[in-house]
Amino acid sequence: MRVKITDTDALIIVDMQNDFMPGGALPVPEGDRIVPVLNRYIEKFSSNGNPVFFTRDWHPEDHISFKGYGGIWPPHCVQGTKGAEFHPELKIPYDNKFIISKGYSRDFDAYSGFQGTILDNLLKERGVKRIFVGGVATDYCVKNTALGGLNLGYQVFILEDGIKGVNVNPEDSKKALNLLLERGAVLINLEDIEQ
Ligand code: VGL
Ligand code: ZN
Repeated sequence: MRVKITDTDALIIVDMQNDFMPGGALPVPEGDRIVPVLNRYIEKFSSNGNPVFFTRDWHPEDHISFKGYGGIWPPHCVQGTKGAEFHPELKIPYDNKFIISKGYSRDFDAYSGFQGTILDNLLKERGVKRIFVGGVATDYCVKNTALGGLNLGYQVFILEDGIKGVNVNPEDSKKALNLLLERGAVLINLEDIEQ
């Protein structure tokens, strides 16, 4: 399949933060392996003048999603810590990029980059119609960001070669992708993109 990038397209890179990488507090297996391919997507979109959005988990230290505070996860991506920083090799463009923090209030979690953020406003303001979603985790924040986009009427492409899952249960990522495809999302790979 060939997909030509147009001026109503945006790239959304989900949660490529140290704590989600091997060695981090809530590691996604091989999460770091997708950094080079994501950098190539970023380069393609950015050099074409398209906006690139980076979501990040940005939790207070007593966040509701943490074990001991009512949640299931080890503490991760605490605001201002090294673990919350983006992977050091992720190439964040200087221009036309946006950092979207989510899950920043103690009593609310957000698996979707649209939840409690201005992501939809920023996209609409720019006339974005199609979003291209990659990052981690396939079965949590990628899934929910993509679903959020579909519910808001965006056409959604999932970067098949630019996602990794946690798989608390072994089939979780596969199930997430099947659900997204059922809802109308389309899988693409780097070589499908034409500038
Ligand atoms: C995520 C679990 C907890 C994610 C965030 O980015 O997919 N997963 N918080
Ligand atoms: Zn989280």
